[in-house]
Parts: sequence; C-alpha cells; structure tokens
Amino acid sequence: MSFKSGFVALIGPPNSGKSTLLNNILGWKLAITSPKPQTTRNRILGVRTTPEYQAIFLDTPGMHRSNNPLNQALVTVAVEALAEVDLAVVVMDVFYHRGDALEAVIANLKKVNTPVILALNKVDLVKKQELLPMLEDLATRRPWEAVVPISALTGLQVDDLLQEVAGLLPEGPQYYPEDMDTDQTERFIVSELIREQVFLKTFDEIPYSAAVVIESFREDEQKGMIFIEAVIQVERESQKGIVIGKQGQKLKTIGQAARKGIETLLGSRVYLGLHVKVAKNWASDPRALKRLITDSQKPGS
Ligand SMILES: Nc1nc2c(ncn2[C@@H]2O[C@H](COP(=O)(O)OP(=O)(O)OP(=O)(O)O)[C@@H](O)[C@H]2O)c(=O)[nH]1
Ligand SMILES: [Mg+2]
Repeated sequence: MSFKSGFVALIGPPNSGKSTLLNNILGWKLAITSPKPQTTRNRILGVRTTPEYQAIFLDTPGMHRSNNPLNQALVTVAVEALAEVDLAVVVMDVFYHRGDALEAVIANLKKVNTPVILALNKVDLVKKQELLPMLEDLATRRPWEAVVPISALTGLQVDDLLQEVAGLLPEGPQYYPEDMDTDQTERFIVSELIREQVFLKTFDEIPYSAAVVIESFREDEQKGMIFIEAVIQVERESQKGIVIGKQGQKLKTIGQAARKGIETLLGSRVYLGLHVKVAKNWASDPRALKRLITDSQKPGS
C-alpha cells in the first residue's frame, strides 16, 4: 500500500475539545485548553506520522457568531483553514443541542467540498443510552464520511477516529520529517502556557483581554536553567490590578502554574519573570490583532 498524507482541520464551536483532541493525538501538550470558550487564538499545526500515513492536524479557534473584531478574526482563522485542507474533523460535544453551533458549522462547511468526519466528543460525560439518540440525530444533519463518538480527555475511541482519518487521506508524500510534530516555536508554546494560566486563574473579561509577549528567552547551560521574561498585556489599568492581585498573589499563582508546564515542555528548570502591562484596546485594533494572530506563528517571534 502506498503512503498517505494530508492536512486535517479540527473545527467546531468554542470549548468542544478540539485542542484537547490534538494533544491526545500527539501524546503531549501542544495546544492550551480551558473550560472557557475561545481559548485557542491561532491556527496550531500538529503532525502525526506513522509508517502508513502522515496526518497534519490544524487546531483552530472555535467557530461561532462573531460580534467583535477579535471574535471575527478568530472565526476567519477557522474558515480559512477549512479551505486549505484535505479533510475536516468537526468536533462537537455531547451538549451540542443546547445551542445552534452545529448549524453555524454546517453553514461554513457548505462553502467547501472537503470531506468531513464528525467526532462527538466528551462521551465520558453521558450515559450510553443518551448517546444513541444523539448519534441518530447528528447523522441526519448532513452527509458525514463517518460519525465517531470519542472522549478526547480519556482517549476513548480516539484510535477509531484516527483510523477513519487515515482511510480518507489521499496518497501523498511525507511532508514533515518524522521527528517534527509541530510548526510552533518553543517561544510561542511558552507564551501560550502563560496565557492558559491567565485563563484558568482569572474571571470573566480578563482572559479575553489578555495577550502574552515573551521578552527574553535565555538558556544558561552552566546553571542548567532557562531564564524567561514575559509580559501579560491587558487592555485597562483595572485589569492589570486584577491580574496582579493583592500583594502580587494572583500573578504569583499564575507564574508558578505556568512555570510547571513550561518546565515539562522544555525538560529543564525554568526561571519565569512575569510582568503586567496595559496596552490599550489591543483586541479591537486590527493591526494589533493581525500581529497577534499571524506573527506568533513565525519562527523566532
Ligand atoms: N469530560 C471531558 N471534558 C473534555 C473532553 N474534551 C475536552 N474537555 C474539556 O473541555 C474544555 C474545553 O476543551 P478545549 O480543548 O480547550 O476546547 P476547544 O474546542 O479547543 O476550545 P476553543 O479553543 O475555545 O475553541 C476543557 O476544560 C477540556 O478539559 C472530554 O472528552 N471529556
Ligand atoms: Mg482550542
């Protein structure tokens, strides 16, 4: 049998588990995840290479009705990814019937001819007898190449999903070397691990108004340590106070948790210096948005 390869977009509404699925497929944490919607802001590429195939997954921001410039920019990232791929995996979770996200995703799928697999995620959260009617309902919504119930968190049936993916990939070359499983730089992943902790440790509007910029990244071989300085950018003075917290406590917890994740990623001890700055209205400034969404994917940024 000849080698198969291709690009596979992971698309779906916010919070459905696209990034969790990518991490499960890769076996390490590349993409940050959180219980809050709109965690992913960039298109993140993760590569799975086996002797039979190479699937290049694109994790994308959640697709939803957009009402502000940041949201619109995020949806554009997802829709553009769809046009470039050989296959799409729509990730819906078992609560999909609570909203109209499925319709919105299906409407976007009409713009392309890409084959589509539906992954019904978070099946660990429902009983078996609740699952069957959902699968029946989903099957009637559009012609899917396959419908696969999975749990991205526990890994349940992710292998079945991968088999379906492999079966639909076209014949093609190995685009990336086996030992390359992402196009994201360490610096970018580090900035994301910090942003993830801002998501997890603050409330309401803070996560959405925050961006993280790595100011310096220096390896000290003698000390066996990597020194990182990063800035958490927020939009308002009041938000700065919230991120810093009483006597700096909040920033300290964010820093400690982020450092752990970064040490695991880099396999090294890490010193992490965090600072908070106000960058007014970055999330509604088209140029700042473009920088945020495109520059972080360039090597060396
Ligand atoms: N119980 C359970 N929780 C899951 C599963 N998959 C994802 N989650 C949780 O759902 C939340 C959202 O997961 P993400 O992977 O960040 O979702 P996403 O689709 O990437 O979200 P956006 O980037 O915001 O579009 C997180 O809290 C995950 O831990 C699953 O299979 N079971
Ligand atoms: Mg995500």
